[in-house]
Amino acid sequence: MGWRSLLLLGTVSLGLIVIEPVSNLRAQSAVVWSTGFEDGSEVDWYGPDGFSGGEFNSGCAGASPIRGFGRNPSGADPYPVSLVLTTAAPCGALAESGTRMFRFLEPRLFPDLYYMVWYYIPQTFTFTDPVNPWWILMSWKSSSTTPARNDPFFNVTVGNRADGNMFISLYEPKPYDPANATSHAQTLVNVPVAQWFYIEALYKSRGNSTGQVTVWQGDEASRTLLWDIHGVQTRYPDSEGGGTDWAVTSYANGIDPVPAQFAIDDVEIRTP
Ligand SMILES: [Ca+2]
Repeated sequence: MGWRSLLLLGTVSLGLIVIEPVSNLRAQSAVVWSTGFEDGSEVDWYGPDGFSGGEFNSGCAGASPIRGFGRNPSGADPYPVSLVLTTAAPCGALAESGTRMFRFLEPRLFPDLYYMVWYYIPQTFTFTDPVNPWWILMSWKSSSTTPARNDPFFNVTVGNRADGNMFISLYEPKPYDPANATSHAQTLVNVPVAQWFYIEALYKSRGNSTGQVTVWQGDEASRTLLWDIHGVQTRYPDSEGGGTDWAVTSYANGIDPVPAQFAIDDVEIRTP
């Protein structure tokens, strides 16, 4: 069954969504939140109170559970479910579109967390903005209360190498010091096409220059450390009411072909 057919199945399955509060909070030093979408919904993202995360879209973008296409590592479930993220950019007069699956709760409860997401990108995409092409797959943002701000601190982005293959970079906008924004590239691994792979990060949320961001890319057979960055500010300071939010995203300012679609599954947040 082709990707488009599976997507249609996923759209149909939306009628089967069961809305019920689900708490995936567990003990420390363990998985504190996770979802495999096996209930056919996004309800885990909003739980336990309905406001601890969720889907946020701009432009031409959105996310939908899809039945019959999942990572299904055990092979035991004949009808696995994943989540398809869809983005078209530009979108009319808008250069950018994005869909974002946020978790607000755990990044506020625990300063040090591992974040892991399995991705399935079915084809090679190219990034078409002539000035500043970008496509963000994962993001840590920080909001503050005094003053009121909400800005990205680290983004896992995708670019094209000279031969057209996709690879991930880590972009650090430094909203507190934008003149020194930094892009961390790597030549170790490409983004695999039509194959499940994961991005995992250890993010130590700090309002001063004592934070840490360590990122791996891997799959069932391999694991590669891409960056191990210490001594960095990873959110706005306590004195300004700073906190960290985390999101899995498909946020682009020019991507081809459109609609750009990929699946995620087995998303996990855990304490060190
Ligand atoms: Ca699943």
